[in-house]
Amino acid sequence: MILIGLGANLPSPAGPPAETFRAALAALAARGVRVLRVSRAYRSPAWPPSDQPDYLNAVALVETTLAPPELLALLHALEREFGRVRGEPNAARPLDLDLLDYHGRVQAADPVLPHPRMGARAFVLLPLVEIAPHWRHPASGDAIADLIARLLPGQGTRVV
Ligand code: PH2
Ligand code: MG
Ligand code: MG
Repeated sequence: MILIGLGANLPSPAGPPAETFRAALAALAARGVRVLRVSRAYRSPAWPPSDQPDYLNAVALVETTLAPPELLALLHALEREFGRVRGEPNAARPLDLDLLDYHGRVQAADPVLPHPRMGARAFVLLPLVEIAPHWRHPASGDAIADLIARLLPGQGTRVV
């Protein structure tokens, strides 16, 4: 399965984060990426803690014949179309599209798979378990339920 993480904590030309997610998923579909399932949206404080606005996050299960580098290039192009300007790491952004998992591939570059920090992030794992309850971390083999049970408390992730 191919999994994409959506995140936003600033408005985009499409509107507030929830509208941005709808428009970004439609834009993915318009470019030939089949969107099979989408989680509910979750709100959480920015991590690491800062004075940024809260994030909205969701996870989508998609299907595409694009290889990981092409898919990532498409995700980056969409981020730019929705107003993202790359700056500091962890800067507030109108749209973040992360390639979380590509058919269980484990690789160190071009791009790094699975997404390096996904196994410890409530704002990735809680939406993900909704749409892929049997998912296992491709590198560690851990079941998603075990990763969720081990999450550090205090990430404050809740369904909107
Ligand atoms: N993304 C980041 C940094 N921090 N915090 C939350 N709550 N949600 C995110 O998607 C997020 C973040 C960098 O991609
Ligand atoms: Mg990103
Ligand atoms: Mg991210």
